[in-house]
Amino acid sequence: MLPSAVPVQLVDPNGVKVPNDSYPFPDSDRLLSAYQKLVIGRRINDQANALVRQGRMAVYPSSHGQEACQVAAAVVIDRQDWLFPTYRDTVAVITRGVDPLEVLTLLRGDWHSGYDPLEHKVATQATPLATQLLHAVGVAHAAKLKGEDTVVLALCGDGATSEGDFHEALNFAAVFHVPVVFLIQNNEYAISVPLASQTVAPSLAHKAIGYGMPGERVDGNDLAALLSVLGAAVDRARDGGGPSLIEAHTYRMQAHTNADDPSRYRSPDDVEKWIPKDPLSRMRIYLRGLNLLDDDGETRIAADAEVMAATLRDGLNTDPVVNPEDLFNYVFTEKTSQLREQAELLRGELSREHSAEEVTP
Ligand SMILES: Cc1ncc(C[n+]2csc(CCOP(=O)(O)OP(=O)(O)O)c2C)c(N)n1
Ligand SMILES: [Mg+2]
Repeated sequence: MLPSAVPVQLVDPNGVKVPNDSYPFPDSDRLLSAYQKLVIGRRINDQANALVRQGRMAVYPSSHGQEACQVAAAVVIDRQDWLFPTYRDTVAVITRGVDPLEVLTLLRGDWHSGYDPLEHKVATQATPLATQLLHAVGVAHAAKLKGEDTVVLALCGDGATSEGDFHEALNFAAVFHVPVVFLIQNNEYAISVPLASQTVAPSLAHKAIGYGMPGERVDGNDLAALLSVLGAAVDRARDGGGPSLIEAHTYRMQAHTNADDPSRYRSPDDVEKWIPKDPLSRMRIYLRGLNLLDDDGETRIAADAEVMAATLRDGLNTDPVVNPEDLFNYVFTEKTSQLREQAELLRGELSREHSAEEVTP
């Protein structure tokens, strides 16, 4: 049940294949298709950051540098499976196939998630840390009771592992032997709190043994290793082998969100060290070295990424038509007296504002 002594790596930062007896190397078509999604993911991160600066989005937790985790999490599961993302996993949700404009609705500042979780089998992006892990285990437990062929992949950060919900979710999953894969993206920080203040365990993956499930550590910037390690955990869960805990070692290259100033708690030198480990450049070198990717291929992939960026720009630059009363309309089937009262208060304020606008020349 113990994880490997060092994180599993199948392609090193120089783009060189690393032999591994335990994990098969993904086939070339799969890697190339996932690489394309990495490039699009990076473009989504850049575009969303720009849209925040232009005031078109309220907040964006960037996953720049973590794109390999995002893409792998989305592609190792099948259509009937469920994904439970965190607020940082926008790229995973888009890679899963949810309309990108619907995905960004929440971060634009709307009151709802923008997409139908049941249609896509993707839970809403969760801001409260680790709550989604319990929901994920609940869905996996229900699927098992119903005899459905469903695996649940639940994401969380290193900081979230200190939450009580993390413990409850893992313990329940192990005791009830449910088909769930927990993926921790250890990006070394929980806002300003470094991993060293979060735990003194040998690794976060070592926590698995305390629950009685297998733990594994993987290089979170190595797309090939992530596909293989996560793929094996998903297969195991589908075959009735129960839950697993995977820790992906990666790094948050940018600020926590646009509301954060990372220069107050880490030095630029620390960030520099991770630049050569970038998930995109390593996979690009690997694919180019084998002639699986050439100039034409790169141009095509970049063009697809630009189309995605243009979709985000056009969509986010269109002002949404919002009805403030929607805040109250979908909370309960029948509004409680408090909600009726608050809705009435809001209606009054809005109509006073409208009449004030009408008399102002
Ligand atoms: C229950 C709860 N407590 C505190 C917060 C405030 N908070 C938001 S993000 C964050 C750090 C989370 O770090 P981590 O789990 O490592 O995820 P990362 O942001 O690095 O992806 C905290 C403490 C919250 N959202 N929910
Ligand atoms: Mg973190």
